[in-house]
Amino acid sequence: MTTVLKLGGSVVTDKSTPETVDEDRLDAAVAAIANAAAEGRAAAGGARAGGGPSLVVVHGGGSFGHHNAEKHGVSDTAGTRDAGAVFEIHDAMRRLNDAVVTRLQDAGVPALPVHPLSAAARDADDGLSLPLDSTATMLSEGFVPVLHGDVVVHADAGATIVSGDELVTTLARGLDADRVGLCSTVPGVLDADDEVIPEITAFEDVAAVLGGSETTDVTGGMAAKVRALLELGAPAHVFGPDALDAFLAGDDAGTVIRG
Ligand code: IP8
Repeated sequence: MTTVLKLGGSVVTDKSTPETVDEDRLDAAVAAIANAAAEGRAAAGGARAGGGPSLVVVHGGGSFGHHNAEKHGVSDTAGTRDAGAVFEIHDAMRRLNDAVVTRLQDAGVPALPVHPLSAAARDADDGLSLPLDSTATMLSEGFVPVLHGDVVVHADAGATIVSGDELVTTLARGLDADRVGLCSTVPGVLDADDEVIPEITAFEDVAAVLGGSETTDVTGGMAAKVRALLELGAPAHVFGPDALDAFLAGDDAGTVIRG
């Protein structure tokens, strides 16, 4: 059983203050992961060589990385060949990753960092390649790989941003994950009355609420996310921090997206 869990930038950082970890939220998420590990459930450290449940964690940037990227005009499509700028963006994300990995280790979770800049590349058509030998071996040896949104080299563009969401879908496919969880500060995909939609099995069913593809940033972001998750072979759960325990216990949490 392989689970890919994304902790959104809003869960691990205080987005209102640059480069600030949200201690309370991060501690709560770490405690949920550590509890699941201790009980040998879907999460951390349950795996040992030869099988068992395993967990990959991905985190977003929140108040880390984004402002550095903006300062240098770097996005997922706009690149830079300024090595100093690439290092500055990566270094911010690496420091956040250090904080997440350290807290997980302090809670007894055998977490290890995986930095996309050192392994991933985009081709000239924007396709992402992320070799997963190291991550897969970490899992089979009982470790918990912790990846993060990052800056990655990009053919004909220098280097561009890869988001945590894109890493989640790439990891879920490449590792043949059984479950995917996206934990952010919203409790799920919301309908027009701000109620959580329990299950989505086809984009047409929610297009009116999510606004299709021609939308504002916020709903466009969720529309694109839902589309990508519907294409995965594994069920994906979109939920808030309060539902992390339930997700890690194997229960349905927030909105379940099954393509
Ligand atoms: O917060 C951003 O990752 P995201 C990574 O998942 C950056 O979009 C800005 C380097």
